[in-house]
Amino acid sequence: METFGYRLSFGPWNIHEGADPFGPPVRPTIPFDDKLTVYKRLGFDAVQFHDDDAVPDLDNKTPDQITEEARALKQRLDDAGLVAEFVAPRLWEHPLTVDGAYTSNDPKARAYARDRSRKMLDIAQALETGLVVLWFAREGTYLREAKDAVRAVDLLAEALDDMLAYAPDIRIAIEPKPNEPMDLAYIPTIGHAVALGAKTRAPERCGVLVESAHAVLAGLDPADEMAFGLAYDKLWSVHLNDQNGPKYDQDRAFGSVNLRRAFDQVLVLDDNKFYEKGVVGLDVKALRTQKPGVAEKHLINSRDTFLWLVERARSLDRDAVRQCIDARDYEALDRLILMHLMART
Ligand code: GLO
Ligand code: MG
Repeated sequence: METFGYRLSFGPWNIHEGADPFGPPVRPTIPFDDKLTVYKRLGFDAVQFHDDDAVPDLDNKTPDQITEEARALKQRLDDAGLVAEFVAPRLWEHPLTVDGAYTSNDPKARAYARDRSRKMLDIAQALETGLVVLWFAREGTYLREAKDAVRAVDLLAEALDDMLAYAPDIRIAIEPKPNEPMDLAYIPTIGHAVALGAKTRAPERCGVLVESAHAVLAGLDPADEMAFGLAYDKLWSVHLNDQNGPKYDQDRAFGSVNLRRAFDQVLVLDDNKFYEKGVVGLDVKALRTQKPGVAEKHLINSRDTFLWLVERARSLDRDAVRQCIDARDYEALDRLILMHLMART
């Protein structure tokens, strides 16, 4: 299939057991090595890693062991013809970080988070990716009075400074999300993420990752969140998926809830040559109740929908769009877009 110059990625967590907070897993766990074989077979080029996807149990390993294991993984990626797109620290599973990692009130938790982040950077360097991603899962509150929100922003900037100093060649993309697991997150939107980067010692090495579902959860349009990142030259990765309104984070297949909203994201990415800037990540999960045999199709469907929409973006009659805009006839523009999406003339 024509990929229009795009490289595509997903993370091992996107092949998932299907468990939700009220029920058991519905699919068996798939070992990481088996997941690695799926990438090329499904037409993907790059792997997104949590630090412990790359080096399991890293809290109990020395820096030398961590680097050695990450280098061995790099060799396996090379052999499979894959690259690492990014590494992200998983700072939301450890008992110390239930109430926050970088922004915890407990100095022991903050020290753990900073130390773990340095290990994550060692892994990124061994995997030879220049990009790390920070999803601030637990940096927020369930009870707003429980933490000082002004100090929290300073603590986040200090944590970023620490990473920027430790790994001078690495760029950091912040992935905002307004809620879940916390009720109220400190960095809920792309505007917040860009502003946080500007507060650090190296703003030029701080950018953003837009996830479609996270934007919808914040009541925002994902395409406009991407546009904001692009306008600041800060959009370094995306997590395309879909979301059926403001409820739990669904990670639905790209375009499966709102095809036009998906088209608008592709349009802004493609018009701004995102294929030259970053990898298109698909942070999608199979529908929670699906059985094992079909639980890769969400990846194939998302990839194909993305590529079909690139074709739709490139074949859009821009003169006709311009004429509608010049005439201020948005009803005609509306019809033109819908007809184009339905391939009607
Ligand atoms: C969860 C996030 C999560 C991140 C991943 C990489 O809502 O989307 O999947 O993308 O941990 O940072
Ligand atoms: Mg994501």
